[in-house]
Amino acid sequence: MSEKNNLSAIEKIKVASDGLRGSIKQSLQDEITGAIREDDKAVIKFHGMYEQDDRDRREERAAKKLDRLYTFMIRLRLPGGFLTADKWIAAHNIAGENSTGVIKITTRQTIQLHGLVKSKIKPTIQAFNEAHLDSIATCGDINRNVTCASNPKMSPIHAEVFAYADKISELLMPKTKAYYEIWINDEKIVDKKDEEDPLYQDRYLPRKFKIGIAIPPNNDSDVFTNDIGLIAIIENNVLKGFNIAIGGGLSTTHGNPDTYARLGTVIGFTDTEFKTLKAIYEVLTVQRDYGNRSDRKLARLKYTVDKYGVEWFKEELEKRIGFKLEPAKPYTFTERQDLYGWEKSEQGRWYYTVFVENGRVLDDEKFALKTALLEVAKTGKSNFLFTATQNVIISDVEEKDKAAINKILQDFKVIEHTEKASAVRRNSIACVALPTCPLALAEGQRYLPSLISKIEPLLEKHKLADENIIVRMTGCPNGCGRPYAAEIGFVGTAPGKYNMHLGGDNQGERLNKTYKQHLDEAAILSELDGLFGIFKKERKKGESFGDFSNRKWVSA
Ligand code: SRM
Ligand code: SF4
Repeated sequence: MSEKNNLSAIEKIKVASDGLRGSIKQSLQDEITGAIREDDKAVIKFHGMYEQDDRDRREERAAKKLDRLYTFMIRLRLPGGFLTADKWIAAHNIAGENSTGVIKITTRQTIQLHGLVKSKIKPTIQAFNEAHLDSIATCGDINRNVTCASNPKMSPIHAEVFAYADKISELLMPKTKAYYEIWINDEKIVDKKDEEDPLYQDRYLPRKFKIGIAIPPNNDSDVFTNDIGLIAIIENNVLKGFNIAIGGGLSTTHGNPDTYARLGTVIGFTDTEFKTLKAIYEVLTVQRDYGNRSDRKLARLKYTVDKYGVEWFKEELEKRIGFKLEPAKPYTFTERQDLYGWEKSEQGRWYYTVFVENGRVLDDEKFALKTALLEVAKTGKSNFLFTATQNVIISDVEEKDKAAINKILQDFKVIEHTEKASAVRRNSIACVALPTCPLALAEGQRYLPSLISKIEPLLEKHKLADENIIVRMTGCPNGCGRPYAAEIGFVGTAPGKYNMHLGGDNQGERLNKTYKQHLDEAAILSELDGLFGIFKKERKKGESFGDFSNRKWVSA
């Protein structure tokens, strides 16, 4: 069994938290500080929040002997990234009143609000609750937001596959009512029996847990980077079941060779809903019982799988589920891109994928995206779907309403913005990083757009402007923008410095490797200029930049 002695501090906090209550109520009442108590910082994550501070203002405030400017980030639970128009309007209004106003679409198909001061958390959660939205279990050592292939154009039975995101999310919700008690109605749960939690017990999982679903041939949900990846097997428009991959996860730590990124390993196939859900549930119980609870750097499922071996894991899982997994079915991924612009589903509904640079929905002097999306929502003629590449799809538009929605998109230049963006820009992701992320070593979303503006002329110079090269940047090696699954990955090492990774493939089935370390912008651009030149001259017909880099520079 897992390390029983030497439990990490967080393990003790979870067990002592009284069903994830901790002393959050007292922390909220404490008016002397904008922060919450130390232990509550871990507990509050299970309710979908992080305490942060404005890192841009640390020095200035320290000079004035002021406390850090503490604020909170809230992340919603939106399985598969689906939101109705009414809920988008609610999120828009709540963001305007209580947070920085920017709505951040994340790499796991949900939205975050930043900059809430402590007194605004409760009203914010209550407002979300009124809109039938919650942030339960979007952070913490628990199953997180379940991702799913986003665009219904991907399959005639997309809806059937998509429904699994909700079912899995519900199945793996914690049983504690602490969220409602603390944030919504103040009612004490009298009978704690209602809260008994056979899955999470009182210790929850050793670490965060992520599940994603993909519909081949498009791997837009980056399915192999999840702890559990489900690959929908569809034959003649019938969902036959899912291949199950386990042990994906990306985070590494600079200088710690025991940490590594890993893609999930396919261990078998399940052909019914009952079997699929049972298998998922029991993967979590194996991880709960065998995952490392003393070293959080080595606590993700990927390390449990590698420590005990894939075959052992499968046997243990089969013991718990009471049936054998069938052999995995064949599947092929050929792409990972969002389908920008208008697409029509088999059911005759229209979907417009809007390019949202790094997932930041706001109005600025050039482009009023936030207002545009509000206007679309106000028509009541569409829903919203977020993609795992931080974009939004205006979804479920009927033929008769398409022209009206299109006019709004045109008037607000959303179409121009989406269609004029270069291939490299549209395929880029950056994580949040500074100023809110406490772990950032370098910039992410605030810097990548300007770097892309300098990469674009290099691609044009080498006549590669139409290449769908996937570029991803993160401000530290935790991998929130999945840089290790990119064709070109930039991983922050220090302010203005990045490791450059090369050799990932276009469809997300091969990780990249570190090519050069600690590069500044000039070095990055000079490297890329050289690499693009060689690629243009020596590539095989149809070879992608990632495949070429892997052959030429990474595996050579
Ligand atoms: Fe992440 C921690 C942002 C997707 C791996 N991530 C954080 C925190 C909460 C920093 C912290 O712990 O205090 C960041 C908050 C920044 C901020 O100010 O908002 C943060 N992660 C994000 C988001 C918002 C990035 C984005 O720009 O979209 C993504 C939110 C996803 C969501 O909606 O749930 C986000 N994080 C990811 C992904 C990608 C994915 O899941 O597809 C990864 C890599 C995949 C994986 O988990 O292996 C990822 N985040 C991490 C890790 C490393 C976990 C580990 O295994 O060690 C941390 C640090 C930690 O947990 O200790 C982290
Ligand atoms: Fe923060 Fe690092 Fe995640 Fe970027 S990758 S959001 S810097 S934890």
